[in-house]
Amino acid sequence: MKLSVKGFDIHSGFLDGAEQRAVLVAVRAVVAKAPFFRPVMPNGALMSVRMTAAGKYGWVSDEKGYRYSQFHPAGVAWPEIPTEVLAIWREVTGLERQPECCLVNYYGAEAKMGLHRDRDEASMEWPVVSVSLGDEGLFRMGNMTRGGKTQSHWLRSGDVVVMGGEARLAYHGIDRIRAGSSKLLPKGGRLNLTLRVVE
Ligand code: MD3
Ligand code: FE
Repeated sequence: MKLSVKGFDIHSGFLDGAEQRAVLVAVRAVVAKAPFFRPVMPNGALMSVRMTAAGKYGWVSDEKGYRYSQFHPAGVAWPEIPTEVLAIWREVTGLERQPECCLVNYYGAEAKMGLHRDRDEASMEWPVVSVSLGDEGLFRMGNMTRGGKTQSHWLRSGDVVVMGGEARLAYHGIDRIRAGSSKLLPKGGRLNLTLRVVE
């Protein structure tokens, strides 16, 4: 574990190959019901990351801004969060409380996510759990306010990260992916699942 921000906990190689493939099968079923879309940022630009979600809430963005919604942009409810994914949350957090959102991000070779904070949830007391699948992604962690020193870490397929405490409110993003670094996804790219308590 290289990053030293309090509350940031990396479980490197948490999922073995068979477990990664099982989660992937479950994610594909989610994507079949709730296809990926590219959110439009409030400035009008399309995000490079493709997104969808499972659970009671998904995260959407349009001319009205960013928000959680009970509906996919096509107007349908989100599929349920796969049991394999809920099991990961339970194992790494030990919480009885279950997440209401499993955001699914897909990074193609050129995709990235700028530094931002996750603060659309009603309470910041709950951790966020992230599961990486496929190509490696260069994760960057900043501070509670914009600016200052940042720390970078390559997230690999099967890594699970828990952000709680101070880390929960820190700026973070994905600078780039390393295309072709994993054989998990036949078409390449990186999938990231983030589990959150929303209400
Ligand atoms: C640190 N996703 O969806 S996951 C996001 O890899 C997001 O797709 C990135 O940032 C991705 O909002 C990073 C790791 C992560 C997720 C949530 C956090 C790190 C976090 C919340 C607070 C601090
Ligand atoms: Fe985030």
